[in-house]
Amino acid sequence: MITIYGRANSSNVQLVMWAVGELGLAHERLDYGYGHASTRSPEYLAMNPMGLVPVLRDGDVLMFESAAILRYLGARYGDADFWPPDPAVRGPIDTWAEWGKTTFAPAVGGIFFGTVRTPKQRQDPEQIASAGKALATVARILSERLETLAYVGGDRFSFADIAVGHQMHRYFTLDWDRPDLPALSAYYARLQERPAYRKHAMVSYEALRGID
Ligand SMILES: N[C@@H](CCC(=O)N[C@@H](CS)C(=O)NCC(=O)O)C(=O)O
Repeated sequence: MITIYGRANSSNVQLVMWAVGELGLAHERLDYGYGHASTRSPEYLAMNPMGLVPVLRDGDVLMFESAAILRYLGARYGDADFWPPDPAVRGPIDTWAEWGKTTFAPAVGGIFFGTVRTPKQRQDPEQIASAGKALATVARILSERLETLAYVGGDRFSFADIAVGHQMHRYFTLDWDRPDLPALSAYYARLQERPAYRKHAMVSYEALRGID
């Protein structure tokens, strides 16, 4: 039985939970982090010295860092579509997984922090506009790729779609000057056909409003 420590409205927890759901793994999720059990206790810090969610325990395997957890789950439990065994096939797909976590997610984060986490009276229209410009730039890059591919790695759903797509609900529901990118909208619709996506990655962030 896999245990995931982390609140459901954390995007990094959503990334891990969506993977667990896609892979059909028996699991329990325990509510830790903002508004829930403390991640500052000695017991929690012994699992993750950063005091952040998520943490995953799978038997003797204990991990933090959601992207590392995603790759661990893919390598251990994924089929050849989800986690291609050939490094020459997986490498280029992993490029997009890395891009999702290190480029796309922080760009969505700029809007998320500017318009949701920052209390209304302290929101900065200039910061939001500049974050919007940065997000639109990377969204266009992704959308261009998705004009010819159904999924970020090619014609099959893979771990890279989780690394990129776990931010798509926020991308499409946050209040910002979103560019009209039909290929990206079609991708979001495609993700919503997946039960594990709907269950784990389309989670309300209302409880996080104004708590920066
Ligand atoms: N690089 C880490 C970042 C983890 C992270 O920043 N987690 C946030 C939630 S998304 C957190 O723990 N926030 C504090 C809290 O919930 O108490 C990862 O990908 O797992």
